[in-house]
Amino acid sequence: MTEQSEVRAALRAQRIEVPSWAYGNSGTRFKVFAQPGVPRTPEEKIADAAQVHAFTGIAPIVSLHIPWDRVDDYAKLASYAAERGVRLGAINANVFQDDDYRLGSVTNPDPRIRRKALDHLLECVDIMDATGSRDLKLWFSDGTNYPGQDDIRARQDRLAEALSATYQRLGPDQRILLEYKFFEPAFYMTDVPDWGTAYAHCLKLGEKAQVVIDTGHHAPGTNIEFIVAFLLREGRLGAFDFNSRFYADDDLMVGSADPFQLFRIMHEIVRVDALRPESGINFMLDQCHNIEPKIPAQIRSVLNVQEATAKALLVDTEALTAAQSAGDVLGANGVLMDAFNTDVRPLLREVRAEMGLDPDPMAAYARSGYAEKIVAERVGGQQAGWGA
Ligand code: PSV
Ligand code: MN
Ligand code: MN
Repeated sequence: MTEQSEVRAALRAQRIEVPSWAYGNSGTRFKVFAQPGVPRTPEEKIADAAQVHAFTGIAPIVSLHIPWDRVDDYAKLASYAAERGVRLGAINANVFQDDDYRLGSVTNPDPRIRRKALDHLLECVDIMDATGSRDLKLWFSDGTNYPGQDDIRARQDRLAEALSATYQRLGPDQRILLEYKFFEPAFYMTDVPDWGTAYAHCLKLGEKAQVVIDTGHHAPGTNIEFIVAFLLREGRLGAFDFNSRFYADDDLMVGSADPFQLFRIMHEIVRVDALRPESGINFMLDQCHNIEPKIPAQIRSVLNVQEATAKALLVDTEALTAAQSAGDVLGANGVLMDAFNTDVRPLLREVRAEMGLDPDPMAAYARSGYAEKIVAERVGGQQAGWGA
């Protein structure tokens, strides 16, 4: 059993990265519900993200999405973030919101459009140089809607070519994080549909290419913790995009639909001591809050990951290994369930007090007056870029 002091130290050291786009207005293709007080600029998104860190103490990094967060001076944006107690994290490329990408971006049959997409990826690395970001997160909406529409194999060749050109441009401490998604917006065939495809491309590229698991990007019933365990074993798990789903890529709050799945994922992480920031795994959120207030929703999400992590840290590993070795099926399962069924909220309140935080971040944020302040100050909030 891990010592209580080690559990507390691990919880204090945990780091979660929040997405800039969670704070803007978002919705579905049916309706974007505008909320009062949402950010109008990348700076205001960062200011909101800083609130999430101020009340949770474990979310000091903010991912950017380009061009949603385009500014003239990225080094200045990084300083702005630092002044608010956070730093800029992964740069998310966007080659999916341009008329030119109707038939794909880096896999498009037209070399001119492929070049345009690649130029954007390279521009994102320039931005990383200015912000000091380590991670370039790549998700491609590329695919086809109809059998015969394009050559599946040729598209893989084009993808590999663009990835390789981007990889060559990386600095020594920079990485590509390649994200997969099993469908949408392409419906017949997606060019990076699963972890196996992402993993194969990463293997060819080299050690600075790692796979991102977006928890919302799988078919129902997929055993995500298996993918976590496998990629960890191969040293190719680069990051998570955490969120929850019921039906498709719902982007709901992590841990809200299936907290047990989140616990099982965090158990695989904790089991091999990969929670520590030095492990290189970037624990990001990728969520949109269409109907709920955004800053509290981000705070709740961070707390959900923290609770699942605390439970995973409480697994009695010695008892688990003993039961597994003895072939004690029910005993082994019971050890995991005991940890999952533990109420970790009192422990987490104590950990927060140790960190000089309010033990109840949701209530503390509500009392802070920040929500009222931004509603009064901001008029004409910006759309997240999603669900237009
Ligand atoms: C695609 O569905 C995705 O998960 C990618 O990470 C995008 O960058 C993100 O959503 C945009 O919200
Ligand atoms: Mn994602
Ligand atoms: Mn997604």
